[in-house]
Amino acid sequence: GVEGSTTAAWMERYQQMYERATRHPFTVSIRDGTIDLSAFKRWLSQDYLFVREFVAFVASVLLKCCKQEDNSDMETILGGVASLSDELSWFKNEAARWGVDLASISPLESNLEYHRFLQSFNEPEISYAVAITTFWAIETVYQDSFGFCIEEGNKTPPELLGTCQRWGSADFKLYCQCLQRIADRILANAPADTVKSAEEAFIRVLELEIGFWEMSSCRS
Ligand code: HMH
Repeated sequence: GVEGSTTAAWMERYQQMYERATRHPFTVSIRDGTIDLSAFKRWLSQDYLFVREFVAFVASVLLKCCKQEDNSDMETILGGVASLSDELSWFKNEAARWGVDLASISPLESNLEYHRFLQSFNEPEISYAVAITTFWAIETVYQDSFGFCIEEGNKTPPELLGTCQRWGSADFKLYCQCLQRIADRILANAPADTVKSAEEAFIRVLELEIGFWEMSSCRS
């Protein structure tokens, strides 16, 4: 259960911001079928570049996990690294299907800002507690956003259902819940200043995710 869960308390405390990240006009427009396909293609190509950076980030979380005395979370995080290999192939296939040339894409400013945040976790001083919380938050925003697009009553265009299933599936939800349990267990045993840093990282993820949807929606 989520009782006494630090992360669940934050989701409530920052509920408004969480909703801005997970019910953003961009993903809501997927769900109601009014999505502008050029915006979708921009998101697709930018997110491919994001995921390439995300591989290094998840590897840094794995490394911090392996340095813990209790590294029982290793398999879960390693599974996350492994699934990103499949995800990169998926992006390449999807891009080809939409006629998007990934080789000619450069990251836009909000994406670069997110890259810099992810890269900051390479510092060994950043604790495992903050890193695993950040990992959980990043995955959960996508799970919740795309899960909403396949919930009852959706008018999601059929050609976008594959994308929504990727992050909105029951399996991905279970994976996010597993990450949440790990984060809550680590946070329950972490010093107060570390918990504070993890909370700040959670808020930062929400800001960066909102910025990423904004970047994807913006015309031109
Ligand atoms: C911007 N956030 C962004 N892209 C993703 N692919 C995820 C989260 C989930 O992996």
